[in-house]
Amino acid sequence: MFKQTLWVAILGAAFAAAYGTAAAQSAAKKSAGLSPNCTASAPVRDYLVTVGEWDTVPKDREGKAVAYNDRGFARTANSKLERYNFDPSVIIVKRGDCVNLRIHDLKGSHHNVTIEATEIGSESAALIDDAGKVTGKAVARANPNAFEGPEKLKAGEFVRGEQVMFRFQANRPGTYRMICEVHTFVGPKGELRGYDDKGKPVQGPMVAYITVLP
Ligand SMILES: [Cu+2]
Repeated sequence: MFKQTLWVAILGAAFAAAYGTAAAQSAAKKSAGLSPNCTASAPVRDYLVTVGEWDTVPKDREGKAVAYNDRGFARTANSKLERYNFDPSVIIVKRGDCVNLRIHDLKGSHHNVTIEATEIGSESAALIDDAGKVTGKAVARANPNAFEGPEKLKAGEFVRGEQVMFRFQANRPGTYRMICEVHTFVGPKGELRGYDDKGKPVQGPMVAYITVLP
């Protein structure tokens, strides 16, 4: 038993030396696939994405609101079944493209955008008006909406009526998940859920997929 444990320890150390720790690996991954800086010759592609919402209050055949089940969670009558979405939710680009993503919050008090395993997202992204002029940045700040949402916004969050824009160069083929962390619960295996680990609905998961072709 001791020998086995020793071998596991030796193999583990050798693996860590060869490939680095999990934290170092994820840090290395962060800048690899999508990069925040575009080379001057990269073709520029603009994508417009709106944030929408699907919702319903399930009713019986007579039109009376009833209790129901949503993905394993019991909901009482008149509970709103809802989730937010990106539209379009599939974006396909080519390797080397310089991608401008312009995201407009139409529904929902506030959102953020982060592309997993990269450093790309709305954190500190430019807030732009309809003509594309920069009006500010989506940094941590007081909520400019008097009518809804939290008093303070975290870095990367933007509110209904605001439009953020950020850019990246697609360096590596693959499919990247773009998620709103306000409306997505990420489980221990990286699975995206609509309920947090206490069973509270988070109106999601709110996700889009960016595919980079070779
Ligand atoms: Cu959201």
